[in-house]
Amino acid sequence: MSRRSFRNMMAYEIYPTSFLDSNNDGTGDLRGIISKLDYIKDMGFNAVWLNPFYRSPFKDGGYDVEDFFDVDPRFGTLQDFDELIKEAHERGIRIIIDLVAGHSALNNKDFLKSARADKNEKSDLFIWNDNPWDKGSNLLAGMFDRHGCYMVNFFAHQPAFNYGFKDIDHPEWQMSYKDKRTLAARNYMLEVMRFWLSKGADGFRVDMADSLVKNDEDKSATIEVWKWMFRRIRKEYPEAFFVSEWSNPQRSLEAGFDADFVLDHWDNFYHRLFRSDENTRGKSVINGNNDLGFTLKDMRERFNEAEKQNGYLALISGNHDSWRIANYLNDEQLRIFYMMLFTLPGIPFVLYGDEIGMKTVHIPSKDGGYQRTGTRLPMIWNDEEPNHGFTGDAEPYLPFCRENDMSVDSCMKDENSIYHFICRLTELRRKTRDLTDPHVEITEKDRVLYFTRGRHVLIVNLSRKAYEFEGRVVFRSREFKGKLPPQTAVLIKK
Ligand SMILES: [Ca+2]
Repeated sequence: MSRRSFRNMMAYEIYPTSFLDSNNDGTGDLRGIISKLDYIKDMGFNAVWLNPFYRSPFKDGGYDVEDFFDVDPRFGTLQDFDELIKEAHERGIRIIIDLVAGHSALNNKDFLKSARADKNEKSDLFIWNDNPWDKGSNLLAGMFDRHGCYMVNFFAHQPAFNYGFKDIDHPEWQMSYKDKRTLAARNYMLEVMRFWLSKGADGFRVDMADSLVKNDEDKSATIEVWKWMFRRIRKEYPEAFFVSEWSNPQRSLEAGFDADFVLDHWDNFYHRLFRSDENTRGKSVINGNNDLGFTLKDMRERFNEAEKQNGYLALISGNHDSWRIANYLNDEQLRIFYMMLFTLPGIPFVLYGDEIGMKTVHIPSKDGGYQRTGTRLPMIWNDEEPNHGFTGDAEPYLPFCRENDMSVDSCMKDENSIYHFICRLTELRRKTRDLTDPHVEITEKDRVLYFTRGRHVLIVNLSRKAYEFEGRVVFRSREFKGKLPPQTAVLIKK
């Protein structure tokens, strides 16, 4: 099965507006990304996930798509995308792009056609009720001539594609997901996939993958829809990679995804172990919370599920929707975190800027980012140039994060930086077969965690005492002699 080839993937997420501006208009673009492919490759990554670069009004950072088949002019052209693919592939880097499968933007031409008063071939492509006066949950009216309300997925400007309903409470306008008319949405999305895969894209990160069919509490209908689409697209593009924004590997992998993100959700190990704080579930385990039971159980379940279904968990340093990991962890903790990210099974994803310890800051919203805006700040390439090498003398798209004084340049010069730590970890993972094996044994005693990976064992000491261990040290989160100090991780070989 081709899925095996994904076990060596290590991915880097880029928010295109904020990586590098190649034409001095203050906004990052595809040519900027092309010019930094060597930087990404030299860190050891062999895949890039790009947030949306489709033509968009940018009322939700590009997750509101005007044209699924074009590049937004702010990022460049389709020719730039072709060149990005060519240059990435020459360096052994896969390009994974975002698939916004659930909705479009209000100015998408097919939505506008479905919004017309006359019945036409796009009428059933989006969800509409039959009465503009009958507004309900997620139903909006008053903007278009069609006699009805359109349903939105999230924001008012994100009309939902009509993949149908599972439980029907309004038979006069809700279609079953088995209704032939709902195939139009599936076929539309298949066309989007074919368009980009035929241009050389290597796969998709699917936005809100679990929310296609409405009133589908157990997600069985959404799973059926994905299976239907995968049966077709996998026949044509068997090597394509699909990772879901679902955060439920049991369902996502059953639906046919290759990998499923572990997101920063309150009810999973990732949150409890690293990101929980007084605003959510109290302090995180790494910061002293003693409730390890839930964390370890959830961890075992998710890794077991991935192994059982021959798929992967996609583990993240962060993403464009979450606060940055450096907001939660100090330097020592970050090193423990990255050791786990790169030695546990699955596919590690690192968000641009995390390698230099960028933090999320409170700033006013832009382009529908709201509180996420402060995560999406421009990359800090150096300290010599006025705009840190991100753009020339143009006003940068967003301000720079100046929570610390790190830049890519300064981190590259400092052998002890997180940047070099991550580079060493990608190298370790590349040359250590055990670390890409799907199996992990997880045990714990007195806040010392053991992750057995074949002949290798990752030991994480979260207790307050130094811990005696045996085995040859392969990698460690910091220098020590003898026992493993508190707040330290070590990878040993038995
Ligand atoms: Ca630009």
